[in-house]
Amino acid sequence: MGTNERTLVILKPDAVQRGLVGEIVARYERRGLKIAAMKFEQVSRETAEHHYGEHKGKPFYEGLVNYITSAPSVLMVIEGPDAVGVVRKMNGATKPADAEPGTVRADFGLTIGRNLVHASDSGESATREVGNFFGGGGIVEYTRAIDSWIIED
Ligand code: 3AN
Repeated sequence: MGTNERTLVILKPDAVQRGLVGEIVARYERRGLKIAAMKFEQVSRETAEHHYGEHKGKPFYEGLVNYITSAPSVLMVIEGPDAVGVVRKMNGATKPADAEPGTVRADFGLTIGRNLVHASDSGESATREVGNFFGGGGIVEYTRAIDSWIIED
């Protein structure tokens, strides 16, 4: 099997407002990925600025921070073999118009500023982002009886 990884996923305010939380979470669950943490909250400006620090100074930065802090989001840690790359592929290209059919952004999105989801883009980003959102705890260690039917030892 691939390396077991954890990745930080955000179902952004547009996903919540549009009632797509269940639909999107169900996709990750059906794939066999495991939910390691999940919480519902309005992201603070401080946490958002930390999360999007690499984009500071870019023309879309203010809009991006305003969007993510505008209403509640679902924050998740998702775990599984090669979870970082697998979830990125399931989410699709940053710009929904370029996303492949069958991805979240292609199936539900139209514009980059309302692209529904975020997922860490590397193992290092995942470590930093999980720490930013779940530094205070909330990751649950547990086993699933079904795992041997999803992941070969
Ligand atoms: P991704 O979310 O696919 O990892 P990043 O990390 O390059 O994409 O960008 C973070 C977020 O910034 C994107 N989800 C998108 O909402 C926004 N963003 C990135 N590039 C642009 C752009 N050129 N114009 C507007 N928003 C952008």
